[in-house]
Amino acid sequence: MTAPIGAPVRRTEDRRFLTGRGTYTDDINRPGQLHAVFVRSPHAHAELRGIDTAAAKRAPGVVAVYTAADLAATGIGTLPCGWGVKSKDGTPMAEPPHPVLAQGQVRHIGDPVAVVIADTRDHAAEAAESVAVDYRVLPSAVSVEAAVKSGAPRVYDEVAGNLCYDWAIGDKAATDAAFVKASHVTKIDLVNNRLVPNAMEPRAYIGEFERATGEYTLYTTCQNPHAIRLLMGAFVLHVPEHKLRVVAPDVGGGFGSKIYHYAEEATVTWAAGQLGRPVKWVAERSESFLSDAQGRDHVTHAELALDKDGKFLGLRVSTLANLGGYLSTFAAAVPTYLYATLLAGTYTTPAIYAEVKGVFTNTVPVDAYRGAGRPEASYVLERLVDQAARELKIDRTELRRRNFIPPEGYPYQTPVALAYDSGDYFTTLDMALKTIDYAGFEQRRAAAQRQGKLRGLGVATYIEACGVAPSAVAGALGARAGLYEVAAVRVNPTGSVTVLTGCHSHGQGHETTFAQVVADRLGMPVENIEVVHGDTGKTPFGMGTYGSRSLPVGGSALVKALDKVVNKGRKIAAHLLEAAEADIEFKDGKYTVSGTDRAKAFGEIAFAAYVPHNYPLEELEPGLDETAYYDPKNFTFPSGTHVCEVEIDADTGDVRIVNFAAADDFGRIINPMIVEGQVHGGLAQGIGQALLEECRYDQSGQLLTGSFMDYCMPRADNLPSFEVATHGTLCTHNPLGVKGCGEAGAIGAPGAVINAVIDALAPLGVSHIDMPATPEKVWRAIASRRGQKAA
Ligand code: MCN
Repeated sequence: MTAPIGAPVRRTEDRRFLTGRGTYTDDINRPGQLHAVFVRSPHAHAELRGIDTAAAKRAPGVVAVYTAADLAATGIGTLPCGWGVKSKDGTPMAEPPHPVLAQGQVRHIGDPVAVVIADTRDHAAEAAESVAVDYRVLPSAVSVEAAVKSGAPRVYDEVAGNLCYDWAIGDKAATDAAFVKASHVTKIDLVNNRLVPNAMEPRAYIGEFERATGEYTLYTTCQNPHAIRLLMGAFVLHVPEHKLRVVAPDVGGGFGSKIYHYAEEATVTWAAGQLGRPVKWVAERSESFLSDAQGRDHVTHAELALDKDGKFLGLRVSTLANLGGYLSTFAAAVPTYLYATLLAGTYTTPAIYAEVKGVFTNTVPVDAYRGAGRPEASYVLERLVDQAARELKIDRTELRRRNFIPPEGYPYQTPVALAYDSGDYFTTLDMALKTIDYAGFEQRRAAAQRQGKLRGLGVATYIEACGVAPSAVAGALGARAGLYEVAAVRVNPTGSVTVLTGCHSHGQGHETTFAQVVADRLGMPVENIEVVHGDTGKTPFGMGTYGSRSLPVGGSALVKALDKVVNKGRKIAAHLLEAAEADIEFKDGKYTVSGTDRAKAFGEIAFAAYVPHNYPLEELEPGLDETAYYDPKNFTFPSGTHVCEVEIDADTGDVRIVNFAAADDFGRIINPMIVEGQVHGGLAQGIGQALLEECRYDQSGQLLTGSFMDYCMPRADNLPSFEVATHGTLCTHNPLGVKGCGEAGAIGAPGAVINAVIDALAPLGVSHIDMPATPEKVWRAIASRRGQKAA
């Protein structure tokens, strides 16, 4: 069956996943393989006075024990940061070295200090216990507020005030002037809670070295094998790319946490070279809590200026962003270019000024996590708008409508750099309100009250920027990588197709949706198409998957490559059909001479390309194999409205989501079933952030939420049955008209949920609660208002 764009084609990859036949890194075992276990710091901040590895080296099965000194002896570099940010005075951000194994000091709990390599994992783990590390514990800077105080302990001696950068965007003078003429100002202080990504598959790596050829291979649970090869090869191991292959096989989720180049990847690859044997490392879940980059962690003060009619005049935002103990690969970009540039949201606010201080602390490094900066921006804005509506006694949906960018207002240049190409916020708002029955809400609230329950409804609109682009602009803003994508379309002699993409699917279903794009263009069944990704030895140099870029950027590269294939096929068809090229049409998998029934099927053309017996060899090379690179002109801007209805048990503070409606604009949709699944997953994560999840450290930097016993992941019974719908306005600058959908749920949901909780508590006089709105926090808020003593 030909699967056109827009059909809910079942996921090709699910055949192997649902039958337990996926191949994850831990399923791979190489001959002669050794196992690595890392010795990790039990302190958040300490001087490393000595590491005694003698006993560990003598332990059963141990082959080697390495520390930073061993790496240094072979000239190993430090882990690079992929984005440089400049402070508002033009100075480059503080970029202290990020050693592969800790050098001189440890800077967060779990910082790797040594690695033990043994014949079995158990032997390595036992020996790791006997590595004796002499730590001199130092005072820690843990929260951002504490870290920026004068006299705070320094994470790096050379970084004053723990300030990585002090960055700003927007016109300060114009924004201040807007506040002067405002008739009302709404102010808010809020926290964007720190999250632990927790992909289903923990990180796992195998490094391998072939002495005969001098070639290294790294098998890794990552989202972007080419970027890892470039970063690790060029900056850390100093191995040229042609001698380094990076394979990311099936990957069980990443949500951003597997974009970055991690110390453990470099260590196992380097150790394999030292030992001439493969070295495998698989994280324990508790190790993931200590060593996977974490997400969010902002403290923000924001102010919205409005005129007497409720029109937004200006927005002022000041944010402290926690970067953790080291700069992770894209950490610097997340609270700046992916956060503050989104503060215009869906509104026409004419003047915006945002300041962001990126702050080092003695905590696990922070980097992009599903949404990366955009959930934080949307949350700040939507909380402010709701609060302004309450203060001004204007219906919250009416206040939003008064300030929406109108459908005829595109392209729309925001005061914070971005230029939106398309959108229709009125329609998605109306759709979501209709689905949830906004008009009937007050009745439902009254009915709940009669049952002794508090009911609330929360609205959040959002806009996000997907597919960071174009490369030149990103480069000017500090990106140290290109942000194009590539696709190679290899037509096989009998007409089946292999697509090689630089994107990486780790749950998003590219093997299906990319095949749908090919099927639609070439007029063939999806079954005839194979999508290959995740192996630098097979695919051309691409940038991987994050920032909901794969379809808008990778899919566009694919369309370009398909166009080249179709055009070459047209030349071959013209020759075979003895017609002018201009007279050949391609439709439904057939080349036809216009106005006649003379035709050649696509498969016949492919065969002629590889068996060129009757072929225009003088003008055309044999073969049907095309590659295209696509560097977008702009981001894509998905948007929408999420509406959440909650019911709160006032005696226990328990918040139950009774209904959740999402109406999203993803442009043209390739596979509505996959898109719905993506939205569901994102909503679960957004709801998790709003109600359940919080990564907490104590004052000394000990992780208090280091396991699933203490870190509350959302479970099925925390989630309602979602009502999701889409309304697409086409992206104007990519050939498919698509916008990304992979993060939207996580961006809209936190604001909708917390606005609903506050709406439920507002009759008691509660106007603020920070995420996560746990039963305890909600109960305390209720109790304090009721004058009860919160025990
Ligand atoms: N799609 C579509 N029509 C659209 C938009 C997208 O059919 N208009 C399809 C795409 O073809 C693709 C899927 O939806 O199959 C997601 O596409 P896209 O929005 O381009 O996002 P990416 O493929 O680039 O995925 C990245 C995004 C991000 S940034 C995170 S974080 C995330 C997410 O995807 N991590 C995930 N979804 C995840 N899903 C799973 N299962 N696991 C993760 O780690």
